[in-house]
Amino acid sequence: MAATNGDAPKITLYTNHRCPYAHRAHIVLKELGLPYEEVIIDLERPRDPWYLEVNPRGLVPSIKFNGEIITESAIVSQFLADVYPSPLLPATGGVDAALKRARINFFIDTWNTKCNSYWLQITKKDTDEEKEALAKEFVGIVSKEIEPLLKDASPFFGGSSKVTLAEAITAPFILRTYAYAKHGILPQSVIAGFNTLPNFSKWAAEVIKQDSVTYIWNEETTVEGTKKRIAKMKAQSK
Ligand SMILES: N[C@@H](CCC(=O)N[C@@H](CS)C(=O)NCC(=O)O)C(=O)O
Repeated sequence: MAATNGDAPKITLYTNHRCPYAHRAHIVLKELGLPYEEVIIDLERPRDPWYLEVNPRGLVPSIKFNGEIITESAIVSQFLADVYPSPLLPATGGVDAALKRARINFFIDTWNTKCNSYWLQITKKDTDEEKEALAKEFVGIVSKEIEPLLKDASPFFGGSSKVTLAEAITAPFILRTYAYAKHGILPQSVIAGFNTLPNFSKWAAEVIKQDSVTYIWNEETTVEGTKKRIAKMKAQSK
């Protein structure tokens, strides 16, 4: 492939800056220092037929890499990290690299399967009591599942001084969790609870201030958009 022969790849990222999944691809591209062209997809209206040809599921993100389409944020991120070995992810080959990749993938899997759905579940609850109860459960799960995996973070996963794929995949959700608690979408008790987790809170504070994580982030528009989406979801469920 041309990219591995030293030629600059031609990358188009189909994205929307409010989407946490697309955010993953932005982080990876920035960490790898890869130039890319951006095409913003308006998610407020039905997808144009041309975009359904790019991604028949109609979702963002998608990338076009030297003419090849790749979809699904985790797959896009892993693909780019595999083409360009970097501190994000060691290249395959040998047990040490395989082990590091396995550890990173386990962290990502743990966040995705055990923790990531809580924020949405909490916002769907009607009463403060229900929200607080679920917030407590969320903090409990992060404490049980994630806190031990960050014991050697320094400041990033596995003792890495640079952002790894573990951060690139989870950062959009960590960032939103803190922002949503700050703006009343989630209970403040989530952050108070996180603050009792030394490994997680130290790690998260580093993650959410990285340039690669913040360069497309617009807290105001994301928070407003999320509030509208929650209101619409609640109205539809009545
Ligand atoms: N599993 C997908 C999820 C992507 C996703 O849900 N993207 C949302 C925006 S955050 C989307 O494109 N929604 C368009 C729609 O539902 O119409 C991924 O990881 O890429």
